[in-house]
Amino acid sequence: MSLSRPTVLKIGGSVITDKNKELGVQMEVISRIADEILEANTKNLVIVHGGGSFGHPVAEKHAVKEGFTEESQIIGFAETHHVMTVLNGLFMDALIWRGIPAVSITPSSCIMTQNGRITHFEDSTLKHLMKMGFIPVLYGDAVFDTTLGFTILSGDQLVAFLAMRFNAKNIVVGVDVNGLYDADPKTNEKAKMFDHLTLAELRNVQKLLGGSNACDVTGGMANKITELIPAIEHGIPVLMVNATKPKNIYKALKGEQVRGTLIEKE
Ligand code: IP8
Repeated sequence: MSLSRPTVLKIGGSVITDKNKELGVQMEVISRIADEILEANTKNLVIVHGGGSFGHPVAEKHAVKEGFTEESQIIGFAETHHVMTVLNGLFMDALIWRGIPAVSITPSSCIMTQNGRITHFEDSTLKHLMKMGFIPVLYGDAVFDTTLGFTILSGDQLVAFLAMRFNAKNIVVGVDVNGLYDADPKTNEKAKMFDHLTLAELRNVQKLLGGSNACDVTGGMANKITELIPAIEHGIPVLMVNATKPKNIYKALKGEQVRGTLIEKE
């Protein structure tokens, strides 16, 4: 049993939930994405999903990301983690009932951060199940932090971390827009999408990007890029595609031509 270079797939919370409605799930989208993952049949896949209207509103309400300052936040941490396990359960249902050997790995049980950055990761279970051919599924989560008491770990930090730890072949990021733009395409109709960017070009685009409109404690597109940069520096290409549109995740996983933004080191 050897561990070959995986593909890390991130499915954004805004794709699988309805960000305008607390605890609003997009079950048809989850089912379609599970169909595409099944059809693509990617060897060595690691899946990470975001929090959308499950994790973010609860985390914001209890200021979980800012860390532990008062007793009343304790239940807020527990609630945030819990709603993420509920969303994860819905995603796992869709994968497992299609025969995809997915196993959920709870980030708050194997990861700790220091001031919001991953410092401890007990990865022996993850490595073991990957070697056996299972597909681990992780998610942005409320995690324990050695300085702050607790905080929020974004799925994007986790994606870059896992990709570097396992020397991933590539990263596929499924979002709710067609790719990376020079402005927010949801509010600016003149926003221009990039098909391809080098790391140097990405750093210039990064300055133009803003946060998210919807409730998002981890900071929207600008933060997503900041988190992914270390993996790109590491030589791992990132392909960003619109996962709300059918077939894009399938094509991205298969390496077929697909509309989106490819970001490479050079
Ligand atoms: O949606 C954050 O993960 P993200 C998850 O990937 C929580 O930023 C718990 C808010």
